[in-house]
Amino acid sequence: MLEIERRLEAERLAALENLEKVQDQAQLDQWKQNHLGKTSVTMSAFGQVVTVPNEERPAFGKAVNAAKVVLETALAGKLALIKQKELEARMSQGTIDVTLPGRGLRRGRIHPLNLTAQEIYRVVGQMGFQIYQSPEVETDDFNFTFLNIPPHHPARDMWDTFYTDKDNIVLRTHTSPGQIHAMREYCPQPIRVILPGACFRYEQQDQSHEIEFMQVELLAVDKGITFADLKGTLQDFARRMFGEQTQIRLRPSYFPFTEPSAELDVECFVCGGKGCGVCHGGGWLEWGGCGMVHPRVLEYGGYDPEIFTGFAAGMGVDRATLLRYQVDDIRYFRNNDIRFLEQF
Ligand code: FA5
Repeated sequence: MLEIERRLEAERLAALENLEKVQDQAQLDQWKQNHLGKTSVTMSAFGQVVTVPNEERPAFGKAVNAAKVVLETALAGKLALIKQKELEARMSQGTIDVTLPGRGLRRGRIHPLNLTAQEIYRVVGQMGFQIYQSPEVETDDFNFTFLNIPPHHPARDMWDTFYTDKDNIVLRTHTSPGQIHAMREYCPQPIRVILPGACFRYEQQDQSHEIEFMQVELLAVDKGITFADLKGTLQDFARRMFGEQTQIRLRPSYFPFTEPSAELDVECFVCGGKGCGVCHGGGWLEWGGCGMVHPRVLEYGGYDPEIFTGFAAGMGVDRATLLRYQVDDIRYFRNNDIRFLEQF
């Protein structure tokens, strides 16, 4: 054993013995100074590593470090003991003022996305739609195939998602798979449901695109439902949601699961359709997609498309929240920055 190791061992024993005698915080501070301060035997041993022959250095370094850890652990233990004793002493002397007011609890708030979702549920509830919960984790069949997007269909690219290790299990890219769940549950009865929830996309994030966002889907299936019902429902929905004067516009579009299909635009309520920064000068804001349920999708849901027709529409809750509160970046919603969230 090297001389220095002998000294370390002696110092360790002496330090622990001294620690036994420590009674209060001031004595503990002094003990720390003596045994773990810069000039203490243990700490100054670190500086002596260079003087030790090469082959003995690793063992020496280890021994010094171990000695330091032992002292630090003993110090922490003693500190806890002293604090506990102090607390007990204060409590037994009654020096805790129980009449002092307690620490205030911060009040939580409803997240802005949920505020919008709740407003949507209120509005569509008045219109006779029932909430139907469907899974956020789906099979490939529900997310794609049953929505008339068979394997290798190019439209799969538009709704690319996150795949799991489990064969065939994906995170849903839209709320549309819920259409199939609802149809299979209610068939052959008429349906009027709203399908809300989280969606996930393999997407480049920017001011208006997130990899996780919320959608709400409206689905109505019955005998004799027409495109006019779709348009009337969406017009009514937008007015109840954003104000009596709100105009909507349906632009022809393509979705494999609806035919015909349209994009749903809402007149910009920041500028009233005149054109502004929020609507990029166009006067209209895209809110979702819609159309008449494709006959093949009705069949996958169990309905006979010769007898039944239906409409569906899927709207972004995040986008609606951006618009309602005039927020300019969708990424704020999930950053969990309390300074942002406190404003709602
Ligand atoms: C769809 O998801 C279709 N399932 C909508 C639909 C339903 C069409 C029923 C026909 C019948 P789309 O990918 O365009 O379509 O998304 C619809 C809305 O979801 C968008 O208008 C937007 O408001 C929102 N959305 C889509 N992708 C994102 C994203 N990455 N981040 C935030 N919101 C998004």
